[in-house]
Parts: sequence; structure tokens; C-alpha cells
Amino acid sequence: MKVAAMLLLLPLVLGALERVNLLKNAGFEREDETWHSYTGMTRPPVAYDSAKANAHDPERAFTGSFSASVDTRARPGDDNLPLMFFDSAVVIQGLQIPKTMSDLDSLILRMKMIPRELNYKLTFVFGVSLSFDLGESFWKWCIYSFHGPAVNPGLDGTHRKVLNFDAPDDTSWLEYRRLPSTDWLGKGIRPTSVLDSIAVVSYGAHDYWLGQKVYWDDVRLMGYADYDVGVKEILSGDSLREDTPYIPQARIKNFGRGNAEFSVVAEIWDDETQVYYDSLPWSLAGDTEDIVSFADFTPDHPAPYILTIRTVMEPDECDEDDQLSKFLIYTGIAEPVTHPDAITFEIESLSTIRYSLPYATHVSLKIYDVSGRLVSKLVDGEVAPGVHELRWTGKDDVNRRCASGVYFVRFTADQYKASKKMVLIK
Ligand SMILES: [Ca+2]
Ligand SMILES: [Ca+2]
Repeated sequence: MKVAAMLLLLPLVLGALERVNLLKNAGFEREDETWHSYTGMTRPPVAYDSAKANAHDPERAFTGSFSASVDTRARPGDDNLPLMFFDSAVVIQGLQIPKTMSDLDSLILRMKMIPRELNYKLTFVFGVSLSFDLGESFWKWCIYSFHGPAVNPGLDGTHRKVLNFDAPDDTSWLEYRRLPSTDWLGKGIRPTSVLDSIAVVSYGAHDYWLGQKVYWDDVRLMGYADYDVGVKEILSGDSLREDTPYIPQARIKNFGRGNAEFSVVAEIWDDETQVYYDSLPWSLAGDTEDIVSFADFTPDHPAPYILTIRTVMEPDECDEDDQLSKFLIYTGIAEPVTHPDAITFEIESLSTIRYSLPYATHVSLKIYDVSGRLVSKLVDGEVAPGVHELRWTGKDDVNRRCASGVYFVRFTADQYKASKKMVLIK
């Protein structure tokens, strides 16, 4: 019974799966197909299309890195405006792999808001929506709604969580972190409800225009992935030496729960030119790591090189862990010679013995007392080329302390034979 209980516990102990960002291109740095933008509202009372949505805003959004934006600042013309009207700008991403509410951890938002005019600082409305597929053609939007202090807080309910705040006077970025399970479970959402999509929205509405431009950056939905591999760390060094092979090496991980079949690619670039490419097929069980070593690269000219190592898998739920890069500094200095050109043997200090081998060979290193009795056999076997150093601890082969006095160290390597005197002092 005890054994069975232990076995049942084991997967829980090992399952310390890391949470990853389940949104693709969360920093909106690329123009790609993962985010879609829509403008205008298709439901009554009246829709206008003065809104602008950008999944990849070419304006630099204050940070130097591209962001998405939703903009409803422009008010429609005043002619024949009805009492109520809406306009909205939406940037939306459908999830590639179905995720349930219990897979999700936290939602992290970074945004910067500019009200339509300073006078309208109190009446902005924008938000982030999570859409859950409840089955049988039912969906539910769970909306985090950011309201100016003058907007009706009574909108808070089972579909909407109102987060009131004062618009900042400057253009600083705001950061919010929410726990969707805490906010939405029990409000029509179950742990098994499937997340369908996420959207960032700016609303313009009413006879006085609630308009604002909102920039979004690094929107992250942390949770457990089924299919996600990535590069954790580049292990190979950052220096290149002339005519010395460099072996790109990295620690990779399967962050997902499922088995992963993928490839790992290493590239080295000299400015715009690719000077090295290697690709290896790999497979990893869920939540395991491995170390990958690629074919070696020998630079033939000094240059500022960049090494990039990346994983390639389809599908892969998180793209921000796929790739790491580092600069390789070309020192132009050959590595010190590690292969000596002759066999040498010396007693460095009272108990330090050093010998060098230009090639692998059989080595015998034995210590005898003055009567010629074998006291200790330090080395007896095949030894790799290089410089080798060892200390005699002053004990014999059965770990007894030897008496102070004079001993002889006899060294044999290939055809080389030498004997040197050593003094042991206690
Ligand atoms: Ca960005
Ligand atoms: Ca990945």
C-alpha cells in the first residue's frame, strides 16, 4: 500500500511545470497574422467607423518598441447624431491551442492611454476581453473595463469588471495584473470553460464622446502549455579564436505537458551574412531539459559575429522563449598550446608531481621508499595528452601515513623513464 501511494504522489512532485505566456507576439513587435484588427461596431444602436485599430502600430508608442493601438478619439460628425451611438477599435487573437480556465494563471497588461482631449480625462472607457466558449454555441465575454472616474461604476457585473482610475497627466505606461480564475470563476465560467480569444478594445460612445487612444504592449496571459519548446540558455562561450573550432551549445527545454518533436537551429552571422548554419532534430518528453551541441565553427577572419540558437516546432504556444542570441567576440589569439611537444616529468614542490604528454600513452607513477619497497601506485594506466599535476598525500596504498623521510618517484611513459627524489615531511 505504501508503495502505491508513493507512486501516485510522484507525478505531482515532478509536475512543477513552468507557466509560459500563451499569447503570440505579445509585444506586437512584428507584423504577423496572430493579431487581427477590427473597427466599428456591428450591433445597435448605431455604429460608426471613425475608430482605428492597429495590430502593429507604426507609431513608436513612446518606448521605441512597436505596440498595438486602439483609437477612438475622432468623434463622428455632428450632423444627425442620434442620442446613443457606439464605435470601437479591437485587436484580437484567437488561441491556437484550446486552453481551459484551469490552465490559466495571470493576465498582465501594459498600456498607455491618451484621452480624446484633456477635458475628457474623466470619461474614457477601454478594456480587455477574454472570450470563453461554453459549448453548444454559447460564448461569454469577460471584460476588464478601464473607466475614467466619471463613468458609471454600475456597469460592474458578471460580464464586466470595472477598474476605475484617474488618467495620468503624463504619458506613462500603466501595468495591471489580474487573476482570471479569481475574477470570473462562478460567474458563468467553470474551470473547464475553454478560452476562445483575447481582445484589447477601445470604445467611443454616447452623445458626449468617450474617446481615447490606447497603446498596448507586452500583453501576457500566463498559463500551462501543452506544446512549447524553447532555448533556456546558451552554454557555449562568447569568444572566438582564429583557427580554433567553436562548438555552439545550448540548454533547451520542453515547457509543455506533451511530448515534443522539433528541431534546434544554430546560426552565426557576420553582419548581414550567414557564415554558419546547423539544424538538429530533437525530441523531449514533457517538462524536461536537454543540452544540444552543434557542429563546430572555425572563423577565418576577425568580425563581430552573432550566434543565434532557436527551436522550431509547429504548433508552439509560446514564441517568446524560442530564441536566444549572443555576441561572439573574436580575440584573434590562438588558444595556448595544450599539447606539449615532449614528455616531461618533474617534482614541482615537496609533494607536487607534474608531467606532460604530447599524445595519449600508458603512464606508470609509483613511489618507493629508500629500501626499494613500493609504497604507493599513483598512476597506472592510459592517460590523455596534456599537462598533468598531482599531489602525493603522504599515504600508502592502504591509506596509512608514511614516515617522514626520503622517497623515490619512478615515472614511466611510453619509452620515457625517470626517477626523482622526494622528501616527505610530516
Ligand atoms: Ca512592443
Ligand atoms: Ca516556444
